[in-house]
Amino acid sequence: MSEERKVALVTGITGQDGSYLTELLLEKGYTVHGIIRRSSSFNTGRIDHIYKDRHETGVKLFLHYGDLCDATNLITIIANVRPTEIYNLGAMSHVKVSFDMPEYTADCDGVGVLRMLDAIRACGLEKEVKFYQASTSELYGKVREVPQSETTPFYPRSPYAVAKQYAFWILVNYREAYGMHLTNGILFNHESPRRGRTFVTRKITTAVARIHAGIDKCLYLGNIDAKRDWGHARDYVEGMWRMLQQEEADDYVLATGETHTVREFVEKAFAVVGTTIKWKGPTGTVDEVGVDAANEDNVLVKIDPKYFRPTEVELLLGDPTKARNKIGWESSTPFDQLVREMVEEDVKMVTGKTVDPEAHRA
Ligand code: NDP
Ligand code: GDR
Repeated sequence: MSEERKVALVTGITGQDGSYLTELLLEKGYTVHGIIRRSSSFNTGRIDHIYKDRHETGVKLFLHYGDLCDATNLITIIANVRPTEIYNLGAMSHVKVSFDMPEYTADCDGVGVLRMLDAIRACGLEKEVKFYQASTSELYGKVREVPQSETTPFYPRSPYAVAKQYAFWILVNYREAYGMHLTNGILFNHESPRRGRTFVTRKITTAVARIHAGIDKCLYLGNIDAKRDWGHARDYVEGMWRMLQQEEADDYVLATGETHTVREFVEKAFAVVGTTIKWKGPTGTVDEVGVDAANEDNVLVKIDPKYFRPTEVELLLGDPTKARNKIGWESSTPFDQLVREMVEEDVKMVTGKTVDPEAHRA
């Protein structure tokens, strides 16, 4: 019976990945159920375009109020929906914020995963459900090996990464103990025009669009020498789905196999609107600034130490060989194209040509 039904339950459906994954699953003929949090303001901007259609076209998308910190609620939803696949994307996903809210982060990102797994067992679905866990390259933390693969040891460097490490291992343990189909996707950073504005890529592309439009003057950043392996979220949700189509559950890295500094992202993003950044002052210090090469009095980038992290992940570079060989997945969006798409979409939003998905919607 489970082979015939295609019913997905997605936590974190209102986030960047949740919205792309929902589009993909609906295209593939799934009925999609999503868990959303009650909020005093609208938080469904990234999926409104799909949900609105539902009333006219009968799109098979259903939303349920819930929270990864509420076990009874998770059991009730899973018992009612009886999903065949679960994608656990919900999390307090901001690394810097996890230093301010370590206990909540542990509860949501660590224990929350245990709640999901035990809810599946409480509903007697442990032999029927395939489960995807949003694991992360942050697990690698302090550089011990480059590039990082499924066999690289973990050394988490934030409360977020420590919570995600608990989640990673409880999944492995339940897979071995109960024979459940549980998969960790160890995903390196992936971005898009739907990325939250407090993550560095979208913060940069929003600022570039606003500075270009004359609304803002300067972009304030933290560690611009950090290196990340950045891909496109649309490519990565395809990888999540592919992982759950495998007969045997396993853990996979998804990455591009390329790394770039935040500094390079800034340069490329300004170049999209025709501005060349020149760096001045002592490199890698709070006194370094990025100026407009055509008018060096015009300071466009400054360093604000408030964005530094107590412990930083300096270098991420993934090795996606296993995913390529076993599930036929490859990142298909080159770095320059990702930066260009994000800047161009932000320019359209700033100039009112498109609607900001994070804005209030009735
Ligand atoms: P987002 O921050 O965009 O989305 C997070 C989602 O989780 C939102 O829907 C949010 O709801 C929801 N959420 C937060 N807290 C809870 C809670 N207590 N109960 C239920 N839902 C909750 O993240 P992304 O889409 O970028 O990432 C998806 C997942 O993948 C996350 O788990 C993240 O940690 C992980 N990840 C992301 C990577 C990336 O580069 N994007 C890389 C590797 C892993 P609301 O909208 O109400 O805030
Ligand atoms: P990250 O993403 O921590 O890798 O986690 P983020 O975009 O927040 O930071 C990337 C790097 O940029 C540096 N940085 C800044 N970061 C932010 N947010 N704001 C700034 O002003 C700034 N200046 C410099 C950071 O120090 C860091 O080195 C993301 C999240 O999506 C996680 O949920 C996910 O698990 C990992 O990616 C893989």
